[in-house]
Amino acid sequence: MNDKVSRRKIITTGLAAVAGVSGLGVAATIADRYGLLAPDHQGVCGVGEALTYGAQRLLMASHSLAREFGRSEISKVHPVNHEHPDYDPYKRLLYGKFADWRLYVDGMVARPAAFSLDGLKRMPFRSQITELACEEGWSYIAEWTGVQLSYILNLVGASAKAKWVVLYPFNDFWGSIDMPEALHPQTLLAFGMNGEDLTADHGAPVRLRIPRQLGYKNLKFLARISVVDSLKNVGDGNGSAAPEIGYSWYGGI
Ligand SMILES: Nc1nc2c(c(=O)[nH]1)N[C@H]1C(S)=C(S)[C@@H](COP(=O)(O)O)O[C@H]1N2
Ligand SMILES: [Mo]
Repeated sequence: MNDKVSRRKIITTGLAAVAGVSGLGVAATIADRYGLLAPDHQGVCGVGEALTYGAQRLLMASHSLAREFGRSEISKVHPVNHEHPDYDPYKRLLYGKFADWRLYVDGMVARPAAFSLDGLKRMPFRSQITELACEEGWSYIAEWTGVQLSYILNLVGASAKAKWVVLYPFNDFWGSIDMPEALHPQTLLAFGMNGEDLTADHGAPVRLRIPRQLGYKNLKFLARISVVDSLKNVGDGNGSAAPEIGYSWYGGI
């Protein structure tokens, strides 16, 4: 057993033991105190998910990287899950090749900003060949190009007290990620795919590409990003639209 495996075992059996002896409510209270509770825990009922998130967060110290692939491993077929929004403001921007699109960044930042697509493309970018895995059971490998979200957060001066980054697309499938995930080097605001601009159906002009989490966390058609220290008053307080359709807020792989 290597170090990581034994640590995982200690953490999960530890939290499970607390849950067993004192009830899930107490485990949730302890997890919450250490910032290990997912926003959609909904008290005792969802606490299993919350503990999965907590256990993964404790292991995050290693900053594990999602696997990257070689160019020859790029998939021939790239399925789409949810076509681009059938929404006039979006369609107008698409028609204008997103010249008038801006990515608004606000919330707990020293310098709120509105970035154009060209502006983003002029920033330092990186390309990575990773797998996008949909919770429905299919996946594909592609090359995504974009700016690290951490770079943007530095640029706008995100507060050290901030805990979450909320992402708003042009449809109602909004979501959020926590700061460790937002600052992870593989978390990109992607504008390119397989050497081309992102197509509308794959999330143009810019999508979140977060290869350590399932497909549905990889929000497409982004319009605005907001940095916050609490999700309680954002939407219904569950951290994203995903719980409404039965997916947990945390989609870690
Ligand atoms: N805004 C928005 N982002 C979204 C979705 C969506 O419906 N709306 N679908 C998600 C799901 S379930 C998956 S699996 C991936 C699929 O990405 P792709 O269509 O580029 O393959 O996008 C995710 N991002
Ligand atoms: Mo998905």
